[in-house]
Amino acid sequence: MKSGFVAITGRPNAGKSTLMNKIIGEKVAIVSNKPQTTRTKIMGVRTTKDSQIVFIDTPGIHRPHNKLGEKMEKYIYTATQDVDVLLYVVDCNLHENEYEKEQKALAGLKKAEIPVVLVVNKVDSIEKVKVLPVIERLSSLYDFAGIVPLSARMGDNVDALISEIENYLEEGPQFFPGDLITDQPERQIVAEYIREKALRLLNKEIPHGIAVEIEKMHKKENGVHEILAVIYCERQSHKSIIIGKKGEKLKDIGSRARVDIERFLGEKVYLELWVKVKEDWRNKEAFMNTIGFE
Ligand SMILES: Nc1nc2c(ncn2[C@@H]2O[C@H](COP(=O)(O)OP(=O)(O)OP(=O)(O)O)[C@@H](O)[C@H]2O)c(=O)[nH]1
Ligand SMILES: [Mg+2]
Repeated sequence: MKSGFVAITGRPNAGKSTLMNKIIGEKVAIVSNKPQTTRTKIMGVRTTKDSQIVFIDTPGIHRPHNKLGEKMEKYIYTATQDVDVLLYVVDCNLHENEYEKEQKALAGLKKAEIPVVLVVNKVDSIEKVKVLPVIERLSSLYDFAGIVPLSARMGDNVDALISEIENYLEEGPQFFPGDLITDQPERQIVAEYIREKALRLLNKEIPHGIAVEIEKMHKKENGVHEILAVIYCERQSHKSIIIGKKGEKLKDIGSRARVDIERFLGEKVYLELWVKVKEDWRNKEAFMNTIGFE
């Protein structure tokens, strides 16, 4: 059996988490069209009879503006050190000024000395003839071990990526049980599903200042999971927006999250959401530790 570790890196919004979820076949990392959706490292395991590939999804590479950003940078660094392969994911819809940003992000990988496979993602969203010029320009920025154009959303050519990765893996042990798909505790996944809906339904600066904590989660005798979660935001004005007129926004976040949580747990869920203000929490170490950013 072949086995190994693969880190998924790239700039925010490239589609890293979408790709990992597609490969694993379960939503272990949340996805949104807002940059910096992923905040930690998230493991996703793909086991077949021939191989076990352990993927590590990471936050998008960006310049940190607060302590949370610095932690995210650390997660990227540690996740990309001891792996067998690095995937560098790029959204193929690149504007002229973005090649420089890709180049800067890639410069940070130079120290890694690990084979880097370029994943040119979202090919479903542009004309086929436009993909090749993008590949040509990107390949001049870095000495990639391989290049795979694909659509993480549609799943097109994801198989080719798996074969490419397997080229760099050696015979090895199965690291995790065959039925394990992630290292994320159930509570963390539930909290993230709620944050995903908040990200999707809120705009401007609010999404970046949101954190979700599960205060209570237990299964009642009738089989219903009772979950009490708190959505933290940074300002009183944000709290009002999250709750919305007559509580409509919060209700919407809750009912959409509940659908995902019920699918994930395979059982009925009663979800109660509270909104609290925690000013400038993204710079408060102790608070961040309590909600899982060690
Ligand atoms: N059209 C298209 N959209 C995609 C594809 N893959 C991802 N997206 C979209 O791109 C956006 C960002 O996807 P994510 O998977 O959250 O991106 P990410 O790289 O994990 O982002 P961060 O966690 O913020 O770094 C979402 O709106 C996805 O639906 C794709 O193959 N095609
Ligand atoms: Mg992500």
